[in-house]
Amino acid sequence: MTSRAIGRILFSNIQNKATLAKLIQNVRLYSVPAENFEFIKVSKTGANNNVGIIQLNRPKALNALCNGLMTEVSKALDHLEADKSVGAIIITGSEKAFAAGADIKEMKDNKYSDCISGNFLEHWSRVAQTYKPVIAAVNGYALGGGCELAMMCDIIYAGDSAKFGQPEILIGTIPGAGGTQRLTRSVGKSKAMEIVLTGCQVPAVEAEKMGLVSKVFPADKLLDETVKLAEKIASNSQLTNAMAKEAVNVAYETTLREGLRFEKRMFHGTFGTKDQKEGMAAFAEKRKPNFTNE
Ligand code: DAK
Repeated sequence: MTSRAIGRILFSNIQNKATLAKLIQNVRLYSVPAENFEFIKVSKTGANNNVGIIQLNRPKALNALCNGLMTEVSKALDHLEADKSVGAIIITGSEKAFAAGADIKEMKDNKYSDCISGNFLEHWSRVAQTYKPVIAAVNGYALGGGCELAMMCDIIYAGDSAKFGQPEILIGTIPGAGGTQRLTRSVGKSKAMEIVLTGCQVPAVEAEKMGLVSKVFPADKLLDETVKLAEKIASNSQLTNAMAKEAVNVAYETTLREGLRFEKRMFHGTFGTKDQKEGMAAFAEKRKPNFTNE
């Protein structure tokens, strides 16, 4: 139901309590997170309003990922995951920067003891724990924690202006949120070593060749193309998406033998869902499936 349709019912049926209750439920379903975020913008888009977008919005610092910004990203993910209408989530930045890394000025005076005892930056892992599919749409700089944030997402689409890199070595530290681990699994040892040990910036087209990025588009087309991808994914059963995502992620964390076993059990598990029955019945009846996420 669109917000316009909700408005129409509101004016014609306001005296009907049952309709009003349903209405309030629907409004909650379609509303974007109520909080006033300082460092991000959150919205929903797509023909069915089922794609959530988190836009990093700290332009003066090239979207440097300060503590406040990452806390807001975690909260936005909580909202978008709780919103049953959202089937896929996009994280994006600006044309100049996806994100130029964690906030160097914020962390520069930290002591080792602060890092260890305070579980320094641990909440960053929220992004990788999202069960709904998350797509990074990267234009401009994706450096350090910015590159790591993109790699925490399930798919990376890039604009032709994007530049990826792990420049931590140039400021006397090393990557701390996946830049030595996810990057190596993604592009292999030699390329990861070169990127981590030189701090170089890798242009989008090269990043695509390495397998870090799945597709590159002209910068001004990036978001539209990413929304199209997100809508396609969001049209699947959310349950099956979550199972497929979990199975692919297990490939990063286990042996082939264990991974194949896990995949087979997940596959069997899909037969316990209504959406598998609906998907296969729709195929046999030559119609489009109507998934209900059950
Ligand atoms: N932090 C803070 N401010 C930053 C920043 C950053 N990472 N990057 C840019 N800025 C700020 C600049 O200070 C400048 O602010 P003002 O001086 O105007 O106040 C403004 O953004 C514009 O930047 P520039 O003047 O430098 O702009 P340019 O176009 O000349 O250069 C640049 C763009 C992206 C090449 C350059 O800004 C740059 O090299 N930035 C730093 C890139 C970098 O070293 N990134 C890695 C940071 S370390 C962890 C989680 C995460 C991390 C670690 C652990 N755990 C979960 C444990 C991540 C660590 C990192 O990312």
